[in-house]
Amino acid sequence: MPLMYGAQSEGRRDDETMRRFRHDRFGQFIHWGLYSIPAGSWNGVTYDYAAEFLPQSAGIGPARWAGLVDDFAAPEFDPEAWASLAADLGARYVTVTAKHHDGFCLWPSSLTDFTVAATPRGRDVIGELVHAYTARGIAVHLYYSVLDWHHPDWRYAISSSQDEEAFDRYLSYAGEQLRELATRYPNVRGFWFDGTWDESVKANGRWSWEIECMLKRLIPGAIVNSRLRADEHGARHRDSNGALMGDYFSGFERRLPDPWDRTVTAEDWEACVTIPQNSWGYHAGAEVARTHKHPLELLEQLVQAVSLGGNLLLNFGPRGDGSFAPFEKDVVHTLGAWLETNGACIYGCGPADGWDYPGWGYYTADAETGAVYAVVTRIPVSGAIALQLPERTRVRNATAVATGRPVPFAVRDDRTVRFEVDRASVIPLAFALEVEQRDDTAEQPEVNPDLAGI
Ligand code: 1KN
Repeated sequence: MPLMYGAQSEGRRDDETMRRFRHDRFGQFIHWGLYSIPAGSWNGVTYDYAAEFLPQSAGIGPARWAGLVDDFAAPEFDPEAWASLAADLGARYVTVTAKHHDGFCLWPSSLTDFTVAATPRGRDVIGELVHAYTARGIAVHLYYSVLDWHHPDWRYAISSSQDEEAFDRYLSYAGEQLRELATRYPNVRGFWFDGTWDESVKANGRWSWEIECMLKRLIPGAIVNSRLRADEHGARHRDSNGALMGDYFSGFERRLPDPWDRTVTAEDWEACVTIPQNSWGYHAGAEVARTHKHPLELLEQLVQAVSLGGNLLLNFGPRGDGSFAPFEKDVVHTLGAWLETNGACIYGCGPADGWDYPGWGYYTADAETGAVYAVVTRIPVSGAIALQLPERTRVRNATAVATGRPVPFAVRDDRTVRFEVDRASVIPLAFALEVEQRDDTAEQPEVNPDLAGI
């Protein structure tokens, strides 16, 4: 069907900025705001739900919540230290909450007083971070919540002409804030939209279309996630014809596609995940701390995403004072150290065509060099890793990615090679395979004479 406000382009974007984004594969998400101060507790009560949802969990109205502005002193906030942490993590881009659902702005927006400018910290957190990350070659994307619990004109649904007028004012406010962000920080690479699921927003597909146009006009090449978009029929992420809106699919939140689901490789996508089970903002509660993932689980999620042609955006929630909790530093060091030596199977890589999900881990491939990577995340008790080759291929050579040393392997049959792995190996254990096409014309299996002529 003809659409006015559906997808703005067909198929994958293949310009330089988008290729870079795809190549990066690993980003750091930052959720930092007023919610980082109470960190999940209010008046002595701890709420195990996501810390950034505390106003809802504890029933705190916007006026009381805004009182936290006076507590935002962030004495430990050091943009250079944040940028160096992102670099140590091996993240190639960072997505920072400019405004979350509570409406508080980490830049001194001229459209509201509810910003960092009103806090004891003052100044411009977004500007300082954009500067520090960019100086380290780390691209910046800005998170912007359309949902806004602070703005009086926000509506969840439109049920009267007053609602409609109010919400129109709200949408111009949000639009002006986005214009402001794109104008103040012209070297950001993209925008990450959230809080777009309510009926009010879905009924304004045209607004989302116009925002996408405006951002791309102000910042040529800007990358926008699919969550911004709705079409004129209220279809989200994908328009009423099924075409992806925005530049990549951003619907995988705290979950990844199944490792054998190759259908997702048809689009660019990014999954975002938390270290605790469910809190994006810093949560100091013991119950939430008990849900922290093991760094290996996070590494596995990264490898899994890359094997399916996606990016992983791993969330960090700095504390209210601007420092990172020890468990997050631990994640930085474990993932960073692994990526430092094994990054070849992640950066610039994507799915390995013809290599089926093997169970013991994942395959990735570097389309540029042709290398196929076997990334082992679970070593079987036998220590034997069997690789099922695509048809008419042969493994010519195998090396350990971390050391570059050759690794012996046994050719079992036409389609199978086998590695013997030391069960005490550091995992994930990544092998680089040099794969060549086999000329099969000479070695067609003989026809079974018993079957010939049937
Ligand atoms: C289940 O409802 C929600 C609503 C908002 C789940 C998550 C979110 C927000 N999206 C994440 C990226 C965070 O920003 C979280 O607060």
